[in-house]
Amino acid sequence: MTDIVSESLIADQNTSLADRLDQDFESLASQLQHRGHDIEEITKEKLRRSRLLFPVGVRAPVEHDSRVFQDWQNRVMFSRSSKTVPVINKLVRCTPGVSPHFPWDRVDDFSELKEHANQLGLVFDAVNSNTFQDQPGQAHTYKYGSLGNTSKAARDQAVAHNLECIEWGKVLGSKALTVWVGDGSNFPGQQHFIHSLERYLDSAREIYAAIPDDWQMFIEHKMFEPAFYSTIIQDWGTNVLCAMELGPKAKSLVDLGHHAPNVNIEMIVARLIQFRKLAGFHFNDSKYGDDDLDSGSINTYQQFLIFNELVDAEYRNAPDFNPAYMLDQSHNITDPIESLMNSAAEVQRSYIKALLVDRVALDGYQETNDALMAANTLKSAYNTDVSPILAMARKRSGGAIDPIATYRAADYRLQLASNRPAKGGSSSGIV
Ligand SMILES: [Mn+2]
Repeated sequence: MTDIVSESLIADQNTSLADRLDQDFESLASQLQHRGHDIEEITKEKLRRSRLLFPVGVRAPVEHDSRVFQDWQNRVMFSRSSKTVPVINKLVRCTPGVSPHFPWDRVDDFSELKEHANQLGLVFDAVNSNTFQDQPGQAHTYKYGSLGNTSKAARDQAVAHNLECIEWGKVLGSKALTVWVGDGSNFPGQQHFIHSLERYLDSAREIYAAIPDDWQMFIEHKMFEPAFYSTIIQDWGTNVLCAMELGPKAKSLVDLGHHAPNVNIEMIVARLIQFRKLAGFHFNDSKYGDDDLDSGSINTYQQFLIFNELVDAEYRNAPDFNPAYMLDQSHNITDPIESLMNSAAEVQRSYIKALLVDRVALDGYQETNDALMAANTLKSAYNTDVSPILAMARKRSGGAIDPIATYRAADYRLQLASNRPAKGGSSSGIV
Protein backbone atom coordinates (compact mmCIF):
# COMPACT_ATOMS: atom_id res chain seq x y z
CA MET A 1 0.00 0.00 0.00
CA THR A 2 2.81 2.41 0.82
CA ASP A 3 4.19 1.68 -2.64
CA ILE A 4 0.82 2.43 -4.18
CA VAL A 5 0.71 5.80 -2.38
CA SER A 6 3.86 6.83 -4.18
CA GLU A 7 5.59 10.19 -4.39
CA SER A 8 4.62 10.35 -8.05
CA LEU A 9 0.95 9.66 -7.35
CA ILE A 10 0.92 12.43 -4.72
CA ALA A 11 2.67 14.79 -7.18
CA ASP A 12 0.19 13.87 -9.95
CA GLN A 13 -2.79 14.47 -7.74
CA ASN A 14 -1.32 17.72 -6.43
CA THR A 15 -0.70 19.07 -9.93
CA SER A 16 -4.36 19.47 -10.73
CA LEU A 17 -5.04 21.22 -7.40
CA ALA A 18 -1.94 23.41 -7.10
CA ASP A 19 -3.17 26.50 -9.00
CA ARG A 20 -6.39 26.70 -7.05
CA LEU A 21 -4.51 26.23 -3.79
CA ASP A 22 -2.06 29.03 -4.68
CA GLN A 23 -5.00 31.37 -5.31
CA ASP A 24 -6.75 30.43 -2.08
CA PHE A 25 -3.49 30.76 -0.14
CA GLU A 26 -2.80 34.23 -1.57
CA SER A 27 -6.34 35.33 -0.82
CA LEU A 28 -6.08 34.14 2.78
CA ALA A 29 -2.63 35.75 3.04
CA SER A 30 -4.00 39.20 2.29
CA GLN A 31 -6.97 38.65 4.59
CA LEU A 32 -4.64 37.70 7.45
CA GLN A 33 -2.21 40.51 6.65
CA HIS A 34 -4.98 43.03 7.35
CA ARG A 35 -5.33 41.39 10.74
CA GLY A 36 -1.59 41.54 11.43
CA HIS A 37 -0.68 37.92 10.72
CA ASP A 38 2.04 36.67 8.38
CA ILE A 39 0.69 33.56 6.66
CA GLU A 40 4.19 32.32 5.86
CA GLU A 41 5.16 32.49 9.51
CA ILE A 42 2.04 30.55 10.49
CA THR A 43 2.60 27.94 7.79
CA LYS A 44 6.24 27.50 8.81
CA GLU A 45 5.31 27.45 12.49
CA LYS A 46 2.81 24.74 11.76
CA LEU A 47 5.33 22.79 9.73
CA ARG A 48 7.94 23.01 12.44
CA ARG A 49 5.61 21.94 15.22
CA SER A 50 3.41 19.49 13.41
CA ARG A 51 6.33 17.16 12.83
CA LEU A 52 6.59 16.79 16.55
CA LEU A 53 2.94 16.68 17.34
CA PHE A 54 -0.11 14.62 16.60
CA PRO A 55 1.05 11.06 16.91
CA VAL A 56 -1.71 8.66 16.07
CA GLY A 57 -2.66 6.33 18.87
CA VAL A 58 -3.46 3.11 17.10
CA ARG A 59 -6.40 1.72 19.02
CA ALA A 60 -8.69 -1.08 18.15
CA PRO A 61 -12.46 -0.55 18.30
CA VAL A 62 -12.57 -3.64 20.46
CA GLU A 63 -15.63 -2.75 22.48
CA HIS A 64 -17.87 -2.67 19.49
CA ASP A 65 -17.50 -5.53 17.08
CA SER A 66 -15.05 -8.40 16.97
CA ARG A 67 -15.18 -8.48 13.17
CA VAL A 68 -14.14 -4.86 12.99
CA PHE A 69 -11.48 -5.61 15.57
CA GLN A 70 -10.04 -8.41 13.45
CA ASP A 71 -10.08 -6.20 10.41
CA TRP A 72 -8.33 -3.44 12.30
CA GLN A 73 -5.67 -5.76 13.65
CA ASN A 74 -4.91 -6.85 10.13
CA ARG A 75 -4.43 -3.27 9.08
CA VAL A 76 -2.17 -1.82 11.75
CA MET A 77 1.45 -1.24 11.03
CA PHE A 78 2.61 -4.30 12.89
CA SER A 79 1.34 -6.54 10.15
CA ARG A 80 3.83 -6.11 7.37
CA SER A 81 1.23 -6.48 4.65
CA SER A 82 -0.70 -3.36 5.55
CA LYS A 83 0.65 -0.09 6.77
CA THR A 84 -2.03 2.17 8.12
CA VAL A 85 0.19 4.63 9.92
CA PRO A 86 2.87 4.97 7.21
CA VAL A 87 0.21 5.58 4.57
CA ILE A 88 -1.45 8.24 6.70
CA ASN A 89 1.84 9.97 7.45
CA LYS A 90 2.88 9.89 3.82
CA LEU A 91 -0.28 11.73 2.82
CA VAL A 92 -0.71 14.18 5.71
CA ARG A 93 2.94 14.50 6.86
CA CYS A 94 2.05 15.28 10.45
CA THR A 95 1.52 11.92 12.15
CA PRO A 96 4.95 10.34 12.59
CA GLY A 97 4.21 8.88 16.04
CA VAL A 98 2.57 5.65 17.10
CA SER A 99 1.20 5.00 20.57
CA PRO A 100 1.17 1.21 20.97
CA HIS A 101 -1.42 -0.53 23.09
CA PHE A 102 -0.38 -3.66 24.96
CA PRO A 103 -1.02 -6.52 24.75
CA TRP A 104 -2.88 -5.81 21.49
CA ASP A 105 0.23 -4.51 19.75
CA ARG A 106 2.70 -6.92 21.32
CA VAL A 107 5.32 -8.43 19.05
CA ASP A 108 8.07 -10.98 19.67
CA ASP A 109 10.93 -8.66 18.75
CA PHE A 110 10.50 -5.03 19.75
CA SER A 111 13.89 -3.89 18.49
CA GLU A 112 13.06 -5.29 15.05
CA LEU A 113 9.74 -3.44 15.18
CA LYS A 114 11.47 -0.20 16.13
CA GLU A 115 13.92 -0.55 13.26
CA HIS A 116 11.10 -1.33 10.85
CA ALA A 117 9.10 1.70 12.03
CA ASN A 118 12.12 4.01 11.87
CA GLN A 119 12.76 2.96 8.28
CA LEU A 120 9.22 4.10 7.53
CA GLY A 121 9.90 7.46 9.17
CA LEU A 122 7.87 6.65 12.27
CA VAL A 123 8.64 6.89 15.98
CA PHE A 124 6.90 5.58 19.08
CA ASP A 125 5.07 7.72 21.58
CA ALA A 126 3.49 6.75 24.90
CA VAL A 127 2.92 3.04 25.48
CA ASN A 128 -0.49 2.05 26.88
CA SER A 129 -1.05 -0.73 29.40
CA ASN A 130 -4.28 -2.68 29.52
CA THR A 131 -5.56 -3.98 32.82
CA PHE A 132 -9.21 -3.38 32.00
CA GLN A 133 -9.65 -6.65 30.12
CA ASP A 134 -8.74 -10.18 31.14
CA GLN A 135 -6.15 -11.63 28.80
CA PRO A 136 -6.11 -15.29 27.80
CA GLY A 137 -4.37 -17.41 30.39
CA GLN A 138 -3.91 -14.73 33.04
CA ALA A 139 -3.97 -16.01 36.61
CA HIS A 140 -6.19 -13.40 38.26
CA THR A 141 -9.31 -11.74 36.89
CA TYR A 142 -9.81 -7.96 36.73
CA LYS A 143 -13.55 -8.39 37.20
CA TYR A 144 -13.31 -6.43 40.47
CA GLY A 145 -10.53 -4.11 39.41
CA SER A 146 -6.82 -4.12 38.68
CA LEU A 147 -4.54 -1.63 40.45
CA GLY A 148 -7.24 -1.10 43.08
CA ASN A 149 -8.47 -4.70 43.38
CA THR A 150 -9.11 -6.00 46.91
CA SER A 151 -6.94 -9.00 45.94
CA LYS A 152 -3.23 -8.34 46.39
CA ALA A 153 -2.45 -11.01 43.79
CA ALA A 154 -4.60 -9.24 41.16
CA ARG A 155 -2.98 -5.90 42.01
CA ASP A 156 0.50 -7.42 41.72
CA GLN A 157 -0.41 -8.91 38.35
CA ALA A 158 -1.62 -5.50 37.11
CA VAL A 159 1.54 -3.79 38.37
CA ALA A 160 3.69 -6.44 36.69
CA HIS A 161 1.96 -5.81 33.34
CA ASN A 162 2.67 -2.07 33.61
CA LEU A 163 6.31 -2.84 34.38
CA GLU A 164 6.61 -5.04 31.28
CA CYS A 165 5.02 -2.25 29.22
CA ILE A 166 7.77 0.10 30.45
CA GLU A 167 10.43 -2.43 29.43
CA TRP A 168 8.91 -2.86 25.95
CA GLY A 169 8.58 0.91 25.64
CA LYS A 170 12.28 1.37 26.49
CA VAL A 171 13.19 -0.80 23.50
CA LEU A 172 10.80 1.14 21.26
CA GLY A 173 12.14 4.54 22.32
CA SER A 174 8.97 5.61 24.10
CA LYS A 175 9.10 8.27 26.78
CA ALA A 176 5.81 7.75 28.58
CA LEU A 177 3.46 5.13 29.97
CA THR A 178 -0.28 5.80 29.84
CA VAL A 179 -2.28 4.14 32.59
CA TRP A 180 -6.03 3.92 32.40
CA VAL A 181 -7.87 1.52 34.69
CA GLY A 182 -11.50 0.49 34.52
CA ASP A 183 -11.65 -0.03 38.29
CA GLY A 184 -14.88 1.01 39.92
CA SER A 185 -18.21 -0.20 41.25
CA ASN A 186 -21.79 -0.70 40.12
CA PHE A 187 -23.56 -0.40 43.49
CA PRO A 188 -23.48 2.16 46.28
CA GLY A 189 -21.56 0.59 49.12
CA GLN A 190 -19.82 -1.96 46.89
CA GLN A 191 -16.44 -0.29 47.34
CA HIS A 192 -14.99 1.83 50.10
CA PHE A 193 -14.08 4.99 48.17
CA ILE A 194 -11.03 5.83 50.27
CA HIS A 195 -9.67 2.29 50.69
CA SER A 196 -9.97 1.53 46.98
CA LEU A 197 -8.10 4.72 46.05
CA GLU A 198 -5.46 3.90 48.66
CA ARG A 199 -4.97 0.50 47.02
CA TYR A 200 -4.75 2.15 43.58
CA LEU A 201 -2.16 4.62 44.86
CA ASP A 202 -0.04 1.88 46.45
CA SER A 203 0.03 0.04 43.11
CA ALA A 204 0.64 3.26 41.16
CA ARG A 205 3.61 4.08 43.42
CA GLU A 206 5.22 0.77 42.45
CA ILE A 207 4.77 1.62 38.76
CA TYR A 208 5.99 5.18 39.28
CA ALA A 209 9.17 3.85 40.92
CA ALA A 210 9.95 2.00 37.67
CA ILE A 211 9.37 5.04 35.42
CA PRO A 212 12.77 6.12 34.00
CA ASP A 213 13.91 9.64 34.87
CA ASP A 214 13.37 10.90 31.30
CA TRP A 215 9.90 9.34 31.10
CA GLN A 216 6.49 10.46 32.28
CA MET A 217 3.57 8.53 33.68
CA PHE A 218 0.28 9.65 32.11
CA ILE A 219 -2.80 9.05 34.23
CA GLU A 220 -6.06 8.93 32.28
CA HIS A 221 -9.38 9.56 34.02
CA LYS A 222 -12.81 8.47 32.88
CA MET A 223 -16.14 9.23 34.48
CA PHE A 224 -17.82 5.87 33.93
CA GLU A 225 -17.67 2.62 31.94
CA PRO A 226 -17.11 -0.23 32.50
CA ALA A 227 -18.14 0.62 36.09
CA PHE A 228 -21.37 2.60 36.17
CA TYR A 229 -21.75 3.79 39.74
CA SER A 230 -18.23 4.88 40.61
CA THR A 231 -14.81 4.85 38.95
CA ILE A 232 -11.56 5.09 40.92
CA ILE A 233 -10.01 7.82 38.73
CA GLN A 234 -13.34 9.33 37.71
CA ASP A 235 -12.38 12.89 36.84
CA TRP A 236 -9.52 15.36 36.46
CA GLY A 237 -9.73 16.22 40.17
CA THR A 238 -8.90 12.73 41.38
CA ASN A 239 -6.47 12.41 38.48
CA VAL A 240 -4.44 15.47 39.42
CA LEU A 241 -4.54 14.61 43.12
CA CYS A 242 -2.99 11.22 42.31
CA ALA A 243 -0.45 12.82 39.95
CA MET A 244 0.56 15.24 42.73
CA GLU A 245 0.74 12.40 45.22
CA LEU A 246 2.99 10.31 42.94
CA GLY A 247 5.47 13.01 41.96
CA PRO A 248 6.70 15.25 39.13
CA LYS A 249 6.92 12.49 36.51
CA ALA A 250 3.16 11.80 36.88
CA LYS A 251 0.78 13.98 34.86
CA SER A 252 -2.89 14.02 33.92
CA LEU A 253 -4.04 12.96 30.45
CA VAL A 254 -7.22 14.48 29.06
CA ASP A 255 -9.35 12.23 26.84
CA LEU A 256 -12.03 14.53 25.46
CA GLY A 257 -14.73 11.86 25.69
CA HIS A 258 -14.10 11.02 29.34
CA HIS A 259 -16.12 13.84 30.87
CA ALA A 260 -19.75 14.53 31.63
CA PRO A 261 -21.62 16.24 28.77
CA ASN A 262 -21.12 20.02 28.68
CA VAL A 263 -18.17 20.02 31.07
CA ASN A 264 -15.83 22.96 30.45
CA ILE A 265 -12.83 20.92 29.26
CA GLU A 266 -10.80 23.95 28.16
CA MET A 267 -10.90 25.22 31.73
CA ILE A 268 -9.68 21.84 33.02
CA VAL A 269 -6.82 22.14 30.53
CA ALA A 270 -5.97 25.62 31.85
CA ARG A 271 -5.92 24.35 35.43
CA LEU A 272 -3.62 21.44 34.55
CA ILE A 273 -1.28 23.80 32.66
CA GLN A 274 -1.21 26.20 35.62
CA PHE A 275 -0.13 23.46 38.01
CA ARG A 276 2.31 21.82 35.55
CA LYS A 277 0.31 18.65 35.35
CA LEU A 278 -0.94 18.50 31.77
CA ALA A 279 0.28 15.24 30.22
CA GLY A 280 -1.49 15.61 26.90
CA PHE A 281 -4.59 14.52 25.05
CA HIS A 282 -6.52 11.69 23.58
CA PHE A 283 -8.42 13.54 20.88
CA ASN A 284 -11.81 12.36 19.75
CA ASP A 285 -15.31 13.78 19.76
CA SER A 286 -18.53 12.83 21.49
CA LYS A 287 -22.22 13.56 21.62
CA TYR A 288 -23.22 11.62 24.72
CA GLY A 289 -20.27 9.96 26.46
CA ASP A 290 -17.10 8.12 25.51
CA ASP A 291 -18.33 7.89 21.94
CA ASP A 292 -14.84 7.92 20.37
CA LEU A 293 -16.18 9.74 17.32
CA ASP A 294 -13.81 11.40 14.86
CA SER A 295 -12.04 14.51 16.18
CA GLY A 296 -13.76 17.69 15.14
CA SER A 297 -16.88 15.90 13.90
CA ILE A 298 -19.26 17.28 16.54
CA ASN A 299 -17.93 20.05 18.74
CA THR A 300 -15.29 21.93 16.79
CA TYR A 301 -15.63 25.08 18.88
CA GLN A 302 -14.70 23.20 22.05
CA GLN A 303 -11.62 21.78 20.35
CA PHE A 304 -10.65 25.30 19.25
CA LEU A 305 -11.12 26.65 22.78
CA ILE A 306 -8.85 23.90 24.12
CA PHE A 307 -6.18 24.91 21.61
CA ASN A 308 -6.72 28.52 22.57
CA GLU A 309 -5.49 27.57 26.06
CA LEU A 310 -2.58 25.58 24.59
CA VAL A 311 -1.42 28.43 22.35
CA ASP A 312 -1.80 30.84 25.26
CA ALA A 313 0.50 28.56 27.27
CA GLU A 314 3.01 28.49 24.38
CA TYR A 315 3.09 32.30 24.22
CA ARG A 316 3.52 32.56 27.98
CA ASN A 317 6.27 29.92 27.94
CA ALA A 318 4.37 28.04 30.61
CA PRO A 319 6.78 25.85 32.64
CA ASP A 320 6.82 22.05 32.12
CA PHE A 321 4.49 22.46 29.16
CA ASN A 322 5.06 19.75 26.56
CA PRO A 323 1.78 17.93 26.01
CA ALA A 324 1.52 14.75 23.93
CA TYR A 325 -1.18 14.84 21.27
CA MET A 326 -2.78 11.53 20.35
CA LEU A 327 -5.87 10.47 18.47
CA ASP A 328 -8.00 7.93 20.31
CA GLN A 329 -11.01 7.06 18.22
CA SER A 330 -13.01 4.09 17.03
CA HIS A 331 -14.11 3.75 13.43
CA ASN A 332 -16.98 1.43 12.69
CA ILE A 333 -18.40 2.71 9.44
CA THR A 334 -15.47 4.57 7.87
CA ASP A 335 -12.09 3.48 6.58
CA PRO A 336 -9.78 4.12 9.57
CA ILE A 337 -7.14 5.58 7.27
CA GLU A 338 -9.58 8.19 5.97
CA SER A 339 -10.96 8.98 9.42
CA LEU A 340 -7.52 9.35 10.97
CA MET A 341 -6.38 11.66 8.16
CA ASN A 342 -9.49 13.77 8.61
CA SER A 343 -9.04 13.90 12.37
CA ALA A 344 -5.36 14.86 12.13
CA ALA A 345 -6.39 17.77 9.90
CA GLU A 346 -9.18 18.81 12.25
CA VAL A 347 -6.84 18.88 15.24
CA GLN A 348 -4.33 20.92 13.24
CA ARG A 349 -7.12 23.23 12.11
CA SER A 350 -7.92 24.07 15.73
CA TYR A 351 -4.26 24.77 16.40
CA ILE A 352 -3.87 27.10 13.43
CA LYS A 353 -7.07 28.96 14.29
CA ALA A 354 -5.85 29.38 17.87
CA LEU A 355 -2.64 30.93 16.48
CA LEU A 356 -4.86 33.59 14.81
CA VAL A 357 -6.38 34.82 18.06
CA ASP A 358 -5.45 38.48 18.64
CA ARG A 359 -4.03 37.94 22.11
CA VAL A 360 -3.20 41.59 22.80
CA ALA A 361 -6.78 42.60 21.99
CA LEU A 362 -8.17 39.69 24.00
CA ASP A 363 -6.07 40.65 27.01
CA GLY A 364 -7.34 44.24 26.75
CA TYR A 365 -10.98 43.15 26.59
CA GLN A 366 -10.48 40.85 29.56
CA GLU A 367 -8.87 43.65 31.59
CA THR A 368 -11.73 46.04 30.81
CA ASN A 369 -14.42 43.37 31.26
CA ASP A 370 -15.66 43.77 27.70
CA ALA A 371 -17.26 40.34 27.52
CA LEU A 372 -18.82 40.74 24.10
CA MET A 373 -15.63 41.86 22.35
CA ALA A 374 -13.56 39.21 24.15
CA ALA A 375 -15.91 36.53 22.82
CA ASN A 376 -15.90 38.14 19.36
CA THR A 377 -12.10 38.11 19.34
CA LEU A 378 -12.13 34.34 19.75
CA LYS A 379 -14.93 33.96 17.19
CA SER A 380 -13.04 36.03 14.65
CA ALA A 381 -10.18 33.51 14.72
CA TYR A 382 -12.51 30.51 14.87
CA ASN A 383 -14.54 31.66 11.87
CA THR A 384 -11.50 31.94 9.62
CA ASP A 385 -11.19 29.15 7.07
CA VAL A 386 -7.56 28.05 7.42
CA SER A 387 -7.84 25.12 5.00
CA PRO A 388 -5.35 26.69 2.53
CA ILE A 389 -2.69 26.81 5.28
CA LEU A 390 -3.20 23.14 6.12
CA ALA A 391 -3.10 22.13 2.46
CA MET A 392 -0.06 24.29 1.66
CA ALA A 393 1.84 22.90 4.67
CA ARG A 394 1.09 19.37 3.51
CA LYS A 395 2.15 20.15 -0.04
CA ARG A 396 5.41 21.81 1.01
CA SER A 397 6.36 18.82 3.14
CA GLY A 398 5.69 16.34 0.36
CA GLY A 399 2.18 15.35 1.34
CA ALA A 400 -1.11 15.53 -0.49
CA ILE A 401 -3.11 18.72 -1.01
CA ASP A 402 -6.23 16.55 -0.75
CA PRO A 403 -5.26 13.43 1.25
CA ILE A 404 -8.63 11.67 0.99
CA ALA A 405 -8.87 12.07 -2.79
CA THR A 406 -5.26 10.96 -3.24
CA TYR A 407 -5.78 7.95 -0.97
CA ARG A 408 -8.91 7.00 -2.89
CA ALA A 409 -7.01 7.31 -6.16
CA ALA A 410 -4.33 5.00 -4.74
CA ASP A 411 -6.94 2.56 -3.50
CA TYR A 412 -8.54 2.61 -6.94
CA ARG A 413 -5.21 1.79 -8.55
CA LEU A 414 -4.65 -0.99 -6.00
CA GLN A 415 -8.02 -2.51 -6.88
CA LEU A 416 -7.19 -2.26 -10.57
CA ALA A 417 -3.89 -4.02 -9.94
CA SER A 418 -5.49 -6.83 -7.98
CA ASN A 419 -8.24 -7.27 -10.59
CA ARG A 420 -5.88 -7.17 -13.55
CA PRO A 421 -5.22 -10.52 -15.18
CA ALA A 422 -1.64 -11.71 -14.71
CA LYS A 423 -0.98 -11.88 -18.43
CA GLY A 424 -2.54 -10.27 -21.44
CA GLY A 425 -6.18 -11.23 -21.58
CA SER A 426 -9.10 -9.14 -22.67
CA SER A 427 -8.55 -5.56 -23.71
CA SER A 428 -11.93 -4.59 -22.33
CA GLY A 429 -13.08 -3.97 -18.81
CA ILE A 430 -10.12 -2.32 -17.13
CA VAL A 431 -9.41 1.22 -18.19
MN1 LIG B 1 -8.27 7.42 25.81
